[in-house]
Amino acid sequence: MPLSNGNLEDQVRECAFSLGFDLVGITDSEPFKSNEKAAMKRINDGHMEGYHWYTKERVRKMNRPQLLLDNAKSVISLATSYLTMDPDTGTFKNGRVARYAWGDDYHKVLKSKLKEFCIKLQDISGKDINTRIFVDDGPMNDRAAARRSGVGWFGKNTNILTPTHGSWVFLSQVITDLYLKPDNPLKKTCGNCVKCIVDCPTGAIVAPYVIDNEKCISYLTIELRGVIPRKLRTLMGDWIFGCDICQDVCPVNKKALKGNLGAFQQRPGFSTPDLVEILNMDQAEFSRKYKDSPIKRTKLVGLKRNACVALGNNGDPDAITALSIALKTLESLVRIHAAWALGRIGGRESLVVLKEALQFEEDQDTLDEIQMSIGEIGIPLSGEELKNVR
Ligand code: B12
Ligand code: SF4
Ligand code: SF4
Repeated sequence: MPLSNGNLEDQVRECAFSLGFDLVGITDSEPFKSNEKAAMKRINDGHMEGYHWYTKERVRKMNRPQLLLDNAKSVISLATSYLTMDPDTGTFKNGRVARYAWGDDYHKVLKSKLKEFCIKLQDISGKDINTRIFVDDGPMNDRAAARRSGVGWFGKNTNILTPTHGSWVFLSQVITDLYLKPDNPLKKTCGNCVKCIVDCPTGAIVAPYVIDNEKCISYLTIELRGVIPRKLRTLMGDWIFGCDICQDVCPVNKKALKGNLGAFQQRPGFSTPDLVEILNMDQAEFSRKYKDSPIKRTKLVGLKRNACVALGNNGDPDAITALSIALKTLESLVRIHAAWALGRIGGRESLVVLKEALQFEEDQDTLDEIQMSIGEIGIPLSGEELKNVR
């Protein structure tokens, strides 16, 4: 049954707010032509390297809602804030996790809300309608829909900035064959600001609105499965899952309202986890701790790799024991980064551990990394110390 109060679009908005979405916009189902063009150029310029699924065919699909649902008429774009408390104060023993991963997995939380929303949408419209939902992982350009529906504007760091909640929002969509009157895009821009471009530590924002995927810490810590390129490791600081620098420095985010959803509140200790604890963690503990958390995406081996990089950058000498155990017992991916971390921490104790590892290491890439780290420490061992190297 159609609800009686307000026009259809207002009822749709009210329904979304009642379910906990913070912003709602509507756009038509026409292709996102300029976004498709920009994404094709991004591929041609080699800035989407490392993402094998990000093909030209995928780009075409994700920018054409009519290919995603038969007879699609409207796209409802929804934004949900994940801004909660300040991060815990960490020391050089801690790593940092991007805000979006402090709470429950947003895919799960938002998909269940979107399903509820679609059921209510059917009631509001008073007829049988078809819908298809998207949150991040489907073939849909989430940001393009948010921009055209007036939910926010493109920041130069490529994130969608909303007037009320800044860029600290998850984006999701419902495509439907129900006609709804579209909203207008916002007329806002970043103006002359270039703060995010200047402050990105790896230079990943290679031009306004263009990220080079392979330089972005978010990609390196979450999506990359293999070895992190040596020259980028020192630039990654203590980020072990994602990166928030280009959002933390953004002036629009200084005024952002906080979100209300309990699911996105920080799980205890998630913003700045202890790095040695991660290095010592076993699979059972990882599965328990990161159940229904976005962090499980790295898998235990990836999180340990990232923890090694952060330990190397933090230069914590108390981590040498944990790193030396990692160098003896863990997968080669972790061993490579543990050897690098020991080289960064430096000193005689690290050198002894590295020289010792040369005696038993069989993997050539790890051996190369150990040699490079020994070279970087660059201090000779005394005869006595060499004797202690078993
Ligand atoms: C691939 C991907 C990544 C990759 C690539 C990042 C990137 N910039 O695309 C990596 C792993 C690096 C990444 C990182 C992050 N991601 Co991500 N990611 C995606 C994903 C799956 C696809 C995005 C995509 O198509 N990128 C390809 C390029 C071509 O698109 P684009 O960068 O958005 O560029 C557009 C603009 O540049 C615009 N454009 C081009 N020229 C011009 C010129 C002008 C003048 C204007 C106005 C616009 C404009 O057109 C381009 C095409 O649409 C989306 C989910 C989805 N299905 O859409 C989430 C998504 C974009 N990610 C998200 C988040 C939260 C993040 C992180 C903040 C996580 C973190 N804290 O670590 C970081 C932010 C890094 C950054 N600065 O972008 C959110 C963004 C929310 C928001 N407010 O915008 C999304 C929408 C997921 C979601 N559903 O909430 N991500
Ligand atoms: S997420 Fe970090 S590395 Fe990536 S563009 Fe933003 S500041 Fe740069
Ligand atoms: S830091 Fe400045 S340029 Fe970057 S997204 Fe924010 S307002 Fe735009």
